[in-house]
Amino acid sequence: MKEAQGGGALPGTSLQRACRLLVFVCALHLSATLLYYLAGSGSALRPPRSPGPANRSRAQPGPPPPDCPDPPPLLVGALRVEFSQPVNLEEVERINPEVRGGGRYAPKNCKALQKVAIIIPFRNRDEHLKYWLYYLHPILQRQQLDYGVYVINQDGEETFNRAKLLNVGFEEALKEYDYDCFVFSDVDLIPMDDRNIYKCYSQPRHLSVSMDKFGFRLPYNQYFGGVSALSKEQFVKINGFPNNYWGWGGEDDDIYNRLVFKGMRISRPDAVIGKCRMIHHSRDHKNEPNPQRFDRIAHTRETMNSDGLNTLSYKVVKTDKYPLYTKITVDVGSPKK
Ligand code: UDH
Ligand code: NGS
Repeated sequence: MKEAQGGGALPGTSLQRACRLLVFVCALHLSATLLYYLAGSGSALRPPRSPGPANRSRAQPGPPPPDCPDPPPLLVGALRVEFSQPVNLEEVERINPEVRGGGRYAPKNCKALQKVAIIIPFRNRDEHLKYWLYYLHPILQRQQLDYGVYVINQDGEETFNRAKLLNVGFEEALKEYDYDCFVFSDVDLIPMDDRNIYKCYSQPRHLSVSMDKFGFRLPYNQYFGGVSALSKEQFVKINGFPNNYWGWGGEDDDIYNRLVFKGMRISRPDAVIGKCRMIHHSRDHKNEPNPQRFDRIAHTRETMNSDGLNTLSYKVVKTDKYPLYTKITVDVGSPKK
């Protein structure tokens, strides 16, 4: 029986052995594979790593904001400008919550086309400055400019020097931010149309072309006073403005001459968009008409390379950062005796 069983079981036994061997080989292969994954990099078996705190804090910056549209879509056109009600500066701060300290602003959702420093020559005109801030901050924000307001206050009682203060404004604003455009504005001039954009163009820009006091027209073709805009390159090309016009008159004509002598032309808005109002006032103390002005403007070509940015000297007395503007009080010296 045994033999018969044994003899009969022979082919089955070798099959069983073969199967066991196969199962053993498979098990060996499986364990080897498992060991390889666990002992090796193992990353294939681990769940993906959630970003740790360090990774989270280094979150990728989003795409840069798009350029602001040109022309700005928020403009409203003609504006009513009047000076009958006094301005309360706290109220102006309240209605301009996006203006940062020192009078800085940049649009939130788009990249401004230009970085503009607005430079105001100043002494004892606080009431005018309040109107300027009241009207201009909302306009400049609608114009979607990345801007800062710099009031350059002449210290002391010496004769006023508008053009030198403007040179100081250029230098001081550049120490604070990489401005590419400079708008030079008298404190008493308010645009009557927000399409008159306070920015720079491929040629120097005259903005106050249609003033109420001149019957809304240019007083003469070469007039470049009031409000003007020069890019950094244009300003440097003419060696900035003259430093030696003390008292009223002529410095704007000298600037005009400089631009023409350097081969530039004046760009202007039309007489409707360029309308502006001046706040009336009497002549300032220590800003009498300069008797030397006619002689000086007759020699701009010879003097412009040795009177300007390259010979500018002054001393900053103090800098005040107010909510709506930066006031830089400066000692500009006195006329040569
Ligand atoms: N400025 C001051 N304080 C001064 C003098 C001038 O802040 O004491 C500034 C101010 O920004 C002014 C600008 O310099 O707007 C130009 O001054 P300006 O006197 O040359 O020109 P403005 O048009 O006056 O202000 C012209 C003479 C006014 C005579 C008026 C007679 N009715
Ligand atoms: C010209 C002056 C300019 C002055 C302009 C307007 O005569 O500086 O009048 O003056 N040039 C000379 O005197 C050489 S205004 O009416 O605004 O006071 O900007």
